[in-house]
Amino acid sequence: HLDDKEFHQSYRQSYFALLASNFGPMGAMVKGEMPWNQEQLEGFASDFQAVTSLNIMRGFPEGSERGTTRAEPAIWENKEDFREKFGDLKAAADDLTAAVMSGEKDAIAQQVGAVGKTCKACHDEYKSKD
Ligand code: ASC
Repeated sequence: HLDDKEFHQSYRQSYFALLASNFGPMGAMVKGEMPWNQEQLEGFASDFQAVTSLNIMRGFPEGSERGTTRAEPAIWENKEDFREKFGDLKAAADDLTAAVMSGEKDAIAQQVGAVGKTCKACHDEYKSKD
């Protein structure tokens, strides 16, 4: 049985794990660290996009807290900003799917970079280093 705090922590960690599991291989492909595979890319991009359409704020309600995660308390103090930055990620994920569907490698690489910037923008303020 999970109490509420454990549920919220588990929910958001699962969410970010799915983002990383889908984004990691796309990053590796555009960096040449993994063989380019258009079919796989389409799967990663569409799953990544699908995850970003789920409401991340379900993992960060009032009364939830950092727990054993690296979520900075600043998230709860700046919820609107956090939500907006997540919106930037979602917009970039939508554009990434479009780029992947085009099959144009340069556009895909550029858009993977753009998504990575939106990950980092949030991590800088809201993900603790330790
Ligand atoms: C990843 C991953 C992140 C982002 C970030 C991009 O693959 O797990 O959190 O890319 O490093 O700046």
